[in-house]
Amino acid sequence: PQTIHLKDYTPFGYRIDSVELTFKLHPTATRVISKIAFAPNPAASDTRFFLHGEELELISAAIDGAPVIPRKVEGGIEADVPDAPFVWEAEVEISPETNTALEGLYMSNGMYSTQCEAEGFRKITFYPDRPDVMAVFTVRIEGDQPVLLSNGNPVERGDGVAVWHDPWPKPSYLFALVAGELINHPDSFTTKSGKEVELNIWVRPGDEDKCAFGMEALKKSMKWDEDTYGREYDLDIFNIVAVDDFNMGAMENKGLNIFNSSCVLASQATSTDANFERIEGIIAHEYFHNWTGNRITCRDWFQLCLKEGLTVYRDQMFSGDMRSHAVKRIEEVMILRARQFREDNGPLAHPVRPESFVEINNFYTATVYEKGAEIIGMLRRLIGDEAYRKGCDLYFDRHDGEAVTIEDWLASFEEVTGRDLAQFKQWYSQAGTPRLKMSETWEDGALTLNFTQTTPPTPGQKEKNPQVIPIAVGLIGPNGDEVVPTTVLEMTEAEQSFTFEGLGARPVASVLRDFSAPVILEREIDDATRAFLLAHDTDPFQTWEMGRMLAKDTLIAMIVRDAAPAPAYLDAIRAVVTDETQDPAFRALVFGLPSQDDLAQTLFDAGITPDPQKIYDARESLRHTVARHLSDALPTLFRPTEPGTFTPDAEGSGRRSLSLAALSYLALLDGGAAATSLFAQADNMTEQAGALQALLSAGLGTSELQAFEAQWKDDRLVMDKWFTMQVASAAPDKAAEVAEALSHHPAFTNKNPNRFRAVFGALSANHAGFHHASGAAYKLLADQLISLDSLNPQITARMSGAFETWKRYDADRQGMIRTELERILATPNLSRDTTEMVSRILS
Ligand code: B3K
Ligand code: ZN
Repeated sequence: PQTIHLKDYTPFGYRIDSVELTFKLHPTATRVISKIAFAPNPAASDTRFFLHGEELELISAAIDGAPVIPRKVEGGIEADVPDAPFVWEAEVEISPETNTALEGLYMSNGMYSTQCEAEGFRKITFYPDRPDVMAVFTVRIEGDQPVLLSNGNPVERGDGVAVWHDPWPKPSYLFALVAGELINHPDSFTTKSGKEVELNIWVRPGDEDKCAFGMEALKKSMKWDEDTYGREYDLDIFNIVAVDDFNMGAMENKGLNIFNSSCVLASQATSTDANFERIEGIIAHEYFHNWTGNRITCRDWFQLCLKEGLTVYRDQMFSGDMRSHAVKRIEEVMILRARQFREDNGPLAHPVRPESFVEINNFYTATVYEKGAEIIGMLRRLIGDEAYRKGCDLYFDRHDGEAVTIEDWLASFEEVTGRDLAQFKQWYSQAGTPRLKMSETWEDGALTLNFTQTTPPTPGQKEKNPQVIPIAVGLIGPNGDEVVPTTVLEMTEAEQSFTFEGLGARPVASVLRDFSAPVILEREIDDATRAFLLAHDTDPFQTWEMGRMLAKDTLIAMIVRDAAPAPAYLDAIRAVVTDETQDPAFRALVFGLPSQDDLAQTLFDAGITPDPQKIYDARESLRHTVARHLSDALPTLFRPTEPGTFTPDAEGSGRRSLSLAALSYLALLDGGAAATSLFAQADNMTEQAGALQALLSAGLGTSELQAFEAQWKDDRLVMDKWFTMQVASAAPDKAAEVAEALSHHPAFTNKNPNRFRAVFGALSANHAGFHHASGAAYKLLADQLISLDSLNPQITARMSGAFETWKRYDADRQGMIRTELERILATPNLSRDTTEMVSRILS
């Protein structure tokens, strides 16, 4: 397979004045007729007329009305064209029903759907399928489905036909088409300039009672983008469609967002609080793309973070405004560390703006998305809120309707601030997580914080330069009062010191408040100082972080030295968890223990080969100790929701998360009594599933599991939870067996990504089970990936990431994993997606 390089970018030789597409829908023989007005692009030097095309059967082609036979070349076709504007016409045939890759036009439960990002449009018709070619589309759909949708505004609707026109120029990856028997949940929104927009959420019959929450989230998002970024919606209609078979969460196609049904359908009975929160965030994310991604898009796929990092940052701020910034920030950091730091630490590490790729779908990563969002947050912290908003305004003004680069984005901020962002830009090009070491000196009322930064080598990048690191610091006096409020120190050198003068008594420094930069802070700090900050810091992230460090140290000592759980930790969490003056959601977060994967990485970083079974045992033992230590408090902390009072907001969800955290400890003490009764009574999925989870993780719940299946066997999304919970809570020596058995369950299918992930995503997330010494889980996952690859390369490639941490473990495990990876790689006709991923993991 061919490697594409950022440095090789050249513009396409032609611009497009208009695109007209006609679809004659048929499950196995859909005809797509295209009429495209091209004109030479004066800004381009390469005049080769090449159109991408994959898995297309060409029926006919013409240039300016004269039939032509284009030359077949790798990945598409070529033709000789006039040196003046001309019209290209083609008719192709495609087969949506046999398209199991879920890319291009495909069928899901009898409905037609598309997924074009990143390079799926070339499976629909011949086209310059690259984001820098933007055009105005008119789409005619002929089919007997009652609902026929595409991008833009509806212009014509008749029997078996619909025509849509999208006035905004867009790249092909934002094209969408949906056809099926769908029901809408309608509403409307009046924009700030008084324009009435029709809103619809389209679902399969039976799901119409699960749309209200998503619709509210959409309206809140539209209002928020007006209020916060001054961005107004720009079409007469905005459609969202729920699709069961979908590779990712959702897709921001212009005016027609397509969602994995798990990311839009919500109801009290079937969705957990976490589902509600995620749905609200994803609806916002896709809506926000209308400006950051659609009106202004990426010049090439290397610039993916331009739209994704920024849009994640925007959805994070939205969720913080809707819920709690403090809780949201802690959750973001947990996800960043679990996924992005893990990626940055292994063979798949890559810059936020990669320099080369084989298959771009492999770069929709935590680094591009989450680290990309952290970069925007750092930029804003460095330049301030006002300059941030001004820079955004300038960017929107200047580049509307264009396909641009990270350089264009940063130039807007350089212009409004007069700052040189050249060094800052390295956040986009340098892979790896910087290690920030800190020491302190105290002399004559002055506290000096000394920092050094280093970034470890990553694949293809041995040497690293110092980055610009915004370090948010506050100082707390010995009596617990804040003596210096949050100040942002701007570190730019490899070694740098910052002094606070005129201090009466030696304060305690609170460093990296709000997690102001995506770095690993290494700081000599004793348990007493941690406990002090846990009690007195005004920064909620730091408070949580101190609790987390205490928990981690305790667990590490238990793993390495067979130590007993530290009293400092037990007392500290008791104080926070029982503190009724604090937000329950925050207390629940402090209650949680670090994950096994996090502990494995921490051990590895300390030069100790992690033993997954030992990690599991220590964590289980600590769970029991915490349960006993808090046995008097647990019954009061466990407070089920009064039947009939459920609300999916931050307040209700926070209360339930604390209550359920307490329940999972309680289940270790009361033989499952409290959980069993909650399971029977709960009128909402959060508590029904939470109770079942508590039972399973206490080694109980067999009959509840059966009852749950009987109750929910007809609900796909709830059944995904049923599959996941069993694999996730299986004991280390049983995990592979449980997953294997579930893969033979009549409701299992590897054609549905949600179901496949429910079982095998859960298997790789069950740390001790996945890494069990028998190697059974490695082999099982490899078998599954090998058989999935020919059906769905994208999901296969993504799930092969389960092996990315293999070099942490002992020689036996490494040997077993290597064998499986090599076996996958040796599979005949392995997809480009999986070949690239597995080769990178092995290298
Ligand atoms: N832009 C899409 C992701 C497309 C993934 C293609 N493999 C969803 C999103 O980030 O909003
Ligand atoms: Zn996105």
